[in-house]
Amino acid sequence: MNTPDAEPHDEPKPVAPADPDLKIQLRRATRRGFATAGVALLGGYGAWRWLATRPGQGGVVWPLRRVLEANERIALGTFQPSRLAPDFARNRAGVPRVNGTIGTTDDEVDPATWRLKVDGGALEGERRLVSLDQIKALPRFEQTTELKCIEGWSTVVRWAGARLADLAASTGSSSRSGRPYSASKPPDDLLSYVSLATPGGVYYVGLDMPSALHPQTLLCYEMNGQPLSPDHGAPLRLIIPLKYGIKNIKQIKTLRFTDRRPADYWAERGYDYHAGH
Ligand SMILES: Nc1nc2c(c(=O)[nH]1)N[C@H]1C(S)=C(S)[C@@H](COP(=O)(O)O)O[C@H]1N2
Ligand SMILES: [Mo]
Repeated sequence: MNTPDAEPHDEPKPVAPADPDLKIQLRRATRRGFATAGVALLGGYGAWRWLATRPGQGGVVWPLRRVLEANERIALGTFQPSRLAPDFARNRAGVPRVNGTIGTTDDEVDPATWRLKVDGGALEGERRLVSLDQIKALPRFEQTTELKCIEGWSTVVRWAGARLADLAASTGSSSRSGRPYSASKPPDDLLSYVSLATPGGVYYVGLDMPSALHPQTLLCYEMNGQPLSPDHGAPLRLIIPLKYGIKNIKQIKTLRFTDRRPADYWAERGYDYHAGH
């Protein structure tokens, strides 16, 4: 596995062994009979003690890491660019709860002066500034898709924005040589990942290139027919309906095409890097 690229983000923070599997196990245990539940819980506690004393690797104890790596192989193995998330009737759309505010602010940004910093490839380190008007000048796509949170809720929402693939096609940053991406003739030196981050790199998401170039992966500026509000990610957020909410980063400020697998906020805290569903 590649070493995560910490740039331009902060030092990765220490990780508590986030353990969704264990939680599910415990929840199931409570549904069983009283005595069995007690035994299962004791067993769970023993397993937790055992896990907690295993040497860590990148902040995740190795037995969990094995599971995460297996999940990752499955996620990569089954990803098909042609698979689409369901697109619902427009009248099914609702307002999702505001969830996750890491790296976001309530302040309105001035859309006239705001810029997305884009870099990568031949232009690595040489940032291109892209205005909201330039993003809105890219072909506009609308989709009514489910925003699915790992916490167990989901809402169908109407989104509008530009495809990340069309941004890649409009910039030389997406390939090593500086040739723009083209769907009909992809450059053979296309970079492998995209890194997205909020101002200051407080929240950050890494995507493999096939996920980034998926036709439903949008740099989104509208929700339910209105400009995005800051709490839903204004002026620009990612919508990637084949992945859980954690990957749908709000208030994007930097976008980097890169060959090093980018750091990912929730992957560093024990969640699957690809977070597909
Ligand atoms: N910058 C930032 N983006 C984020 C998060 C966050 O904490 N910070 N949380 C994520 C999670 S877990 C979810 S479920 C969705 C929720 O989007 P919403 O608030 O528009 O419903 O935002 C995602 N994007
Ligand atoms: Mo979430």
